[in-house]
Amino acid sequence: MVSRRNFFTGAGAVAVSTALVSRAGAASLPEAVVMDKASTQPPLNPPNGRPYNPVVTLNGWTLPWRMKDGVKEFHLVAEPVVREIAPGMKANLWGYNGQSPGPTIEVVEGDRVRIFVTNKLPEHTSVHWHGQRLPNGMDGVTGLTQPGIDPSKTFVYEFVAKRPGTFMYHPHADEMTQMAMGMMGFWITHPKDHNFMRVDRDFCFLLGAYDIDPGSYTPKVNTMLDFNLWTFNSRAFPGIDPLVIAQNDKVRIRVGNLTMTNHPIHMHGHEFVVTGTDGGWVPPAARWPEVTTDIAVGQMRAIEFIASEAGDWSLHCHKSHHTMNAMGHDVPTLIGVDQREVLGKINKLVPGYMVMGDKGMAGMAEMEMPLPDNTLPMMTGSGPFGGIGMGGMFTTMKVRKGLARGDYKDPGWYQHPPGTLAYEWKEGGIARPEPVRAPDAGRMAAKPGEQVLQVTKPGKNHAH
Ligand SMILES: [Cu+2]
Repeated sequence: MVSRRNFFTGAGAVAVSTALVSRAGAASLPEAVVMDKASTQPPLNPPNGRPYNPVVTLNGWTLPWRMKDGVKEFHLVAEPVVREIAPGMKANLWGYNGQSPGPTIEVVEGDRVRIFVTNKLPEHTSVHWHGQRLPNGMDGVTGLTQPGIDPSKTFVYEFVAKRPGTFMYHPHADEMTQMAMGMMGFWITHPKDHNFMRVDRDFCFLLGAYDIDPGSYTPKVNTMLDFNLWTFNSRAFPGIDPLVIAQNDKVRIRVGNLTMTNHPIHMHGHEFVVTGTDGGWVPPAARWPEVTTDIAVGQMRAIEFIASEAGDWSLHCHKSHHTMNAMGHDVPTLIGVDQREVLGKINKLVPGYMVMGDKGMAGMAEMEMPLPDNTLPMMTGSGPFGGIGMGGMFTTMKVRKGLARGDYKDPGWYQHPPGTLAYEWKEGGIARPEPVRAPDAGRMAAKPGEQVLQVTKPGKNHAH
């Protein structure tokens, strides 16, 4: 799982080591720990320092630290990484310590924290500690509070983690590029009292958006709204791990949004309350029940609920095009259009061309079509009853009776107790009704020779 590499080997690191030799404490740069897998790693139980209840980062991990004279020292390395977005597709991203998003940083309220940031990118960077109260000079805004960290240089950030809560980190340097390339990570400051708002399972993930053309590996960094990959922690369904939960556990899910649009995150089978934002904990009297919470750009939400209902429950963004993977969206709607006649003509030119979408797009979920290299089917992932018809920002919460504390292994698909599964009615009754047709449907079709008005709207209207 976690691999350690000697930071002082490799061509890019040489300049760093020589630059540091001239300074006191040069030999004391903490080791940079690297992750080579995109699967969910078990929680990191704190080996030293004050106790806390660790989080589980969905398809991610927590960065180990070194305790030095009472200070928690971390080493982040900003670098190009190859992230597996889902099995069958990889992307050239920029991230930290081998992955994008970077590792989760977990500390305790009142901890003094020192973070070494080494830049192995081809351009300067910085790290902004989103939501934290800290000295102005540690805020990581290139040009305003510090010079950029040039390639091969290491900067040190140091502050006391004053306020408990959920935070994020990301560059404040060429940020449209660097965030489009995946530079972001989660930061949790646990409360000093580790029984405060204690939960049994505490998950976190960041919402991400990428624009990667099928057949290519690098995101288009100038895209503002028209992204084609929507991710939880830079993974698209079915590559997103399930949230494995023991029945009746008290569960917290922390979600941060560093994309360029809002995401209404929707949960099935349970209602929850929003207990935390980037501004801190929500007082109990100010909470209300929800099944969807909209997470705006640059925001974080912590939601909590008792997982009382066993089953495989969906957890997804409710913008339906955010539960799809890369494919052209600029296609006409063909529902109700009889394509048989035109198919005959197309097949003379393109043998094997298939009619699509005349009854909706659900058929696409199970269709095995040849895909270009390095892309994902638009809707994919199959469940115990067939194609799920989802991609992108979608996963499941697998709530099971009797799971041991700390057991996050995928328990497989839910076994429905007798009498609790929707079923087909087969015992007769009224005849199948005629399909409904608009009263003037016939008049709307063009007759031979009749001119059909083509309306073209100006520009792209893809405001996500
Ligand atoms: Cu969304």
